[in-house]
Amino acid sequence: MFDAFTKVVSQADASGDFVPAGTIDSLSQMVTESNKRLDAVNRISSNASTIVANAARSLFAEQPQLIAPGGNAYTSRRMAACLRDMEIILRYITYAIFSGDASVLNDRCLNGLRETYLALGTPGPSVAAGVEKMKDAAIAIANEPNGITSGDCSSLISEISSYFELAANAVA
Ligand code: PEB
Repeated sequence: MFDAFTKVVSQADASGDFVPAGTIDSLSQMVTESNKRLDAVNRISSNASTIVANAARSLFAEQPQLIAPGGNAYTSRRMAACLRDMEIILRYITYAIFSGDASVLNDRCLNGLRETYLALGTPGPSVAAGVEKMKDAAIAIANEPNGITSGDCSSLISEISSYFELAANAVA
């Protein structure tokens, strides 16, 4: 499990190099802007249950076969498993945002997840659609201008978006 800093150290060590100056500059920029990152993580984490519940509601409205008898989220046991899965994925995405690196998300959540869903008979594309909905909600919450110092968050938001895309593509 890496973060943006240990990833750089690992890459430099693999080739026996010192950390390059350009890399130091970009990490320095990341530190300078770290309040934005922590605010985004805080906002997404503290709204996680709303993000999950709304995304699931919207997913089931679009794909009602999931909750119809015989569907993959039919019975409260499967519904609970589905909401839990969405929460797990969102939680690992917040770890990736926090550490500025996708390795924790890849290694501890996405690795083998497609195969797990195949084995369970759970439709991966439906999980991916749920992740896309969480992405839209999470970005709207992170970008909400009220109650926060205004600034340019575009590169952070596109980084956040990339972790959701990574998760959606891993199961689609
Ligand atoms: C992944 N999900 C399920 C299982 C596992 C995971 C390992 C089987 C064991 C169990 O039921 O608990 N677990 C989950 C995860 C990690 C992990 C992400 C990462 C670390 O350890 N059903 C739907 C939707 C979708 C869904 C499309 C969006 O209709 C999910 C939610 N996952 C779902 C369902 C089950 C499941 C299990 C319904 C239960 C399947 C079943 O028993 O039939």
